[in-house]
Amino acid sequence: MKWKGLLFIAMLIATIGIASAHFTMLFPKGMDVTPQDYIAELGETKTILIVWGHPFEHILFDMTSTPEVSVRDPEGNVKKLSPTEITVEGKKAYKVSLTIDKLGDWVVYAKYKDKDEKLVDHVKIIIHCGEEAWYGWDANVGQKVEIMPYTRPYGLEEGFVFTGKALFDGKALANADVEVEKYHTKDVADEVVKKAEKMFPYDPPMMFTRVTKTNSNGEFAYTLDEPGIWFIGAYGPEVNGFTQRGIIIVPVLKSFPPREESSLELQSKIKALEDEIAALKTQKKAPGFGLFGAVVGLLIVAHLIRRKAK
Ligand SMILES: [Cu+2]
Repeated sequence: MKWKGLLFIAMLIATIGIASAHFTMLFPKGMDVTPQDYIAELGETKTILIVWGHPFEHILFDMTSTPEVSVRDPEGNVKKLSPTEITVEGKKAYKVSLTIDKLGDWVVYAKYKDKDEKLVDHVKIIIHCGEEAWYGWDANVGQKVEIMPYTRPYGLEEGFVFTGKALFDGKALANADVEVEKYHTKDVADEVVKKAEKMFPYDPPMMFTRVTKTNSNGEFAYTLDEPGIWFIGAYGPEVNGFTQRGIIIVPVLKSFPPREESSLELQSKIKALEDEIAALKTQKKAPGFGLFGAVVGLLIVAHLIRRKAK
């Protein structure tokens, strides 16, 4: 009985240990957010969800305070937004709304203080509107810890390198930890987490939260190797017992031009080979090299497709 209790506690600790970093998430749609949701049409009203939790594992927690949210329009005008308390997947969260009525880039930024984690997040997203209206994305909005993107944070594809500079009180944040984590919808999260726990049982979270560092000038680089919504958070020092962190959320598109085209070509080749095999099978006589060749060809094409899919 006693050892069973201890085992339970040990298992509980192990379970708690499997956790990636908390992040404040700003999603300009719902929890089924896609990179396209960070693009707006002129006149469109965006409702932005503000939730708190683990993006990679899709675990949410109650927010312990109301975030302060502002928006900077492409001309540099700043306006405060009023968050409304809502419930998302049973947890306390917030939302704000704004209308995108000018072409260019809109920076929506929030400050969120979490009492449990003793953390203050200074998070920002960029909403882009309009053809070649590429101005505003690199604006400094004066956050306590702020990530200044060097790489324009839209029109990025999987496999692109994102670079930026972290600032604390406007000065280079040198030698700081930068955590990089991709968001998953619930169904994908459960599957990927299970896979990581199986393949890397000694340390699954090393696959959830990637870490890089800033150099002496506060700069960092990281390859965003999958399409989706990425969180990049730079850790600044503590202020009044609360760690200050700057986050930029970066949407990454699927590879362009789409890979499906070449894969379709290979699929039609497979079909042709399959037809050939079927034709040879219907012939009563021994198929000889014809069938053998077709099978080998099929195997080669299947192998190529598998490699393409990776
Ligand atoms: Cu966490």
